[in-house]
Amino acid sequence: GDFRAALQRHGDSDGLALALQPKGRLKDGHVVGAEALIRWRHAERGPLSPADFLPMAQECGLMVELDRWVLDEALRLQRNLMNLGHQLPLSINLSVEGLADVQLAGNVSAALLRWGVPSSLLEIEIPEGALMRDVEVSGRVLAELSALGVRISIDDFGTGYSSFAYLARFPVSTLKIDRSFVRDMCTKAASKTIVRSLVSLAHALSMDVVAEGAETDAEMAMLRRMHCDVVQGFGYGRPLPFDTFVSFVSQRM
Ligand code: G
Ligand code: G
Ligand code: NA
Ligand code: MN
Repeated sequence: GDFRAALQRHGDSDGLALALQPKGRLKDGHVVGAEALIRWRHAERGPLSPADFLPMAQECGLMVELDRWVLDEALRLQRNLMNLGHQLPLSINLSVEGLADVQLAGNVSAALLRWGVPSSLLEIEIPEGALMRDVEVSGRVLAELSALGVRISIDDFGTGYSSFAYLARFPVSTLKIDRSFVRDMCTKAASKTIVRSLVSLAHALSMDVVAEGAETDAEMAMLRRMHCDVVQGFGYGRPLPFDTFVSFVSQRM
C-alpha cells in the first residue's frame, strides 16, 4: 500500500527518488554520464535502499510499474540536465519483468517524446543474467530499443552465463564489469586477470567498458593501465541527489 502510493507521486520529500551516480572517463576524469539508482525516503523508516524494498515490489508484482516510474523520472531529470546545458547520457536499470514487458519500446519512445529527450541521451542497463535468460525475447527487445537509438549496456557482466554468440550479435554498446571482480582486483591475481580479459573482450567486440565499484586510487590506476574506458564507483563518485550531481558535473568539465 505504502509503496504503491509512493509510485503515484513524484519528487516528494517522502517518496521515491532517483540518485545519480557519475561515470568518469579514466583517461582524464571527465564525467561521461550517470546511472540512475532508486531510493525511497520513507516517512517513518527513513531512507531505504533498493535491497530493502525491491524484493517486496517484486513479490507484489509491481516491477513493471516501478520500471515505468523510473523511466519517466529519469527523463524528467535528463530534461532538467539538458536545460542546464549538459549533454550527459543517463542510464536506467531494467528488471527481468520490465524486459519482458511487450509495451517497453513503445513506452520508451513515448516518454522520450513527452520529455523532448533525444534517444542518444538514454541508456538502458540490463543485467547479464536477465539478458541471457531468454535470448529470443532479449533479441527482440534489444532490436526494438536500438532501433529507437537508445544505448544498451550489459550490467553485472561476468556473473551470468553469456553465450558469446549472442553477445556478439546483440546491439549492445557497453559492457559493465561486475563489482565483485573490481573489488578483488588488487588482491587476487585471478580477479585481475578476469578484469583485464573482460576489457579486451569488450574492445574486441567494439564495446565500451565500464568498471563498476572501484573504491581506491590503486584500483583506478590499475584500470587505467588496463585501458578500461570508464569507471563507476565510490572512488570516483557516490550516488548523489540531482542538485549535488549537477555541482559535481560543473566541477569536472
Ligand atoms: O543503489 P544500490 O547499489 O543500493 O542498488 C542495489 C540494487 O538495486 C542493484 O542491483 C541495482 O541494480 C538495483 N536497482 C537500483 N535502482 C534500480 C532501479 O531503478 N530499477 C531497478 N529495476 N533496479 C534498481
Ligand atoms: O546492480 P547494479 O550494478 O545496478 O548496482 C549498482 C549498485 O552498486 C548501487 O547500489 C551502488 O550504490 C553500488 N555501488 C556503486 N559503486 C560502488 C562502490 O564503489 N562500492 C560499493 N560497495 N558499492 C557501489
Ligand atoms: Na545497473
Ligand atoms: Mn551493475
